[in-house]
Amino acid sequence: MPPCVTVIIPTFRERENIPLVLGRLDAVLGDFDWEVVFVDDDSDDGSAAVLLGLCRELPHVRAIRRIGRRGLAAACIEGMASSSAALFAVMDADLQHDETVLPKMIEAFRREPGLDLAVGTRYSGCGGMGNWSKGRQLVSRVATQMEKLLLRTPLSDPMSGFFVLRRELFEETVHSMTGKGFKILLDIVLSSRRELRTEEFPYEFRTRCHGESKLDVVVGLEYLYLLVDKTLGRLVPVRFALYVLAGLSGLLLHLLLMGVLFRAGGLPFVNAQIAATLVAMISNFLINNAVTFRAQRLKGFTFALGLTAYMAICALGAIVNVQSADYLYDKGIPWWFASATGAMIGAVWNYAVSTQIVWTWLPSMLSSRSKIK
Ligand SMILES: Nc1nc2c(ncn2[C@@H]2O[C@H](COP(=O)(O)OP(=O)(O)OP(=O)(O)O)[C@@H](O)[C@H]2O)c(=O)[nH]1
Ligand SMILES: [Mg+2]
Repeated sequence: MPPCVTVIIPTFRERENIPLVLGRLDAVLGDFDWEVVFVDDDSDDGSAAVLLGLCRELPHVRAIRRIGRRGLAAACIEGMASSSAALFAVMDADLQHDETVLPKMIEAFRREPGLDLAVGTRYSGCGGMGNWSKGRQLVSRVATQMEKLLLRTPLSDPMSGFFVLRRELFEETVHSMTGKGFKILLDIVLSSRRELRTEEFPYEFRTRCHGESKLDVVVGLEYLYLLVDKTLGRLVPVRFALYVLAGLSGLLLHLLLMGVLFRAGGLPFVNAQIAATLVAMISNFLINNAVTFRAQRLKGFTFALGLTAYMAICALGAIVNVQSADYLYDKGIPWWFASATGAMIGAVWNYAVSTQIVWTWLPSMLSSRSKIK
């Protein structure tokens, strides 16, 4: 029988805190069918030995040791993916979260079958920031306000690292999460396409017991990435925005080459337009393969095949591009406008067809062939 609740605790250099947090969970979760998974990023402080000892002794304790990887959110995702429970609870190892609230959060799912998320909050009811330094309180409040301004989640404490969610919500959102940084709750909420039923549970934040905070500039930057990704993603698909940016860089390169070849070099307009189009085409392929379609990035033989297919697809787009640019230039339209319009028309064709053929159909056809072998 799978446990009803898996408590996921991401750890990095928390050797002293691990047995303490486990003792606290044992004290409050006795009545539930539960297990705990510590997801440790190969801490160099002896955490692995402590975890191994606990796992050998106690059947409700598991540990995942991630080698060569870092990240709180990614660690939590891995912990959830390793579990067959119906509910996942996430909390820190450093005893800052009040575990005595956890049973109430779990009970809420029994009481309310449609509940998606139970969130521990420091910013409503009798919740509070405890003895956190003024500086840390300010950072947390500014980050919370930024989220409120840009994304407006219905939570009073969207930065909370203390929450319980239903498995179904994890399954619905896991492929859309950024999986970066500390803000796993925000990542889940912003990756959901429906309105979530949530309930908040105020608690007083405590000071860290042992060890040091892992919050640093990189974590701050990862938080900004999450906000931008999710804000932009609500207006236009991120992939399309990236494709347009890659296209704009190709357009700049194209115009630069036109300036050099046609204006300065004295090459006939059509010849210069052909050369600039070819170079911009290759540059666009490289950027899109590395950035826009990085999840389906083509490598080795598939890369060569993809580039060939891309060039063939773009050749048709290039003919339309050159013809329209030449037509406009003949009509007395300024060279730069005629050239840019031709390139734009070609770009729309390239996006539509290459997305389908080069980065969707080609990789899936080659991978299914290699499976058949
Ligand atoms: N697996 C894993 N866990 C991490 C990583 N970074 C932090 N953690 C854990 O995530 C939890 C929260 O990290 P903290 O450093 O306490 O961050 P915080 O609570 O937001 O900040 P403070 O209030 O300053 O402590 C702790 O249990 C850490 O051990 C990481 O890269 N990988
Ligand atoms: Mg902490």
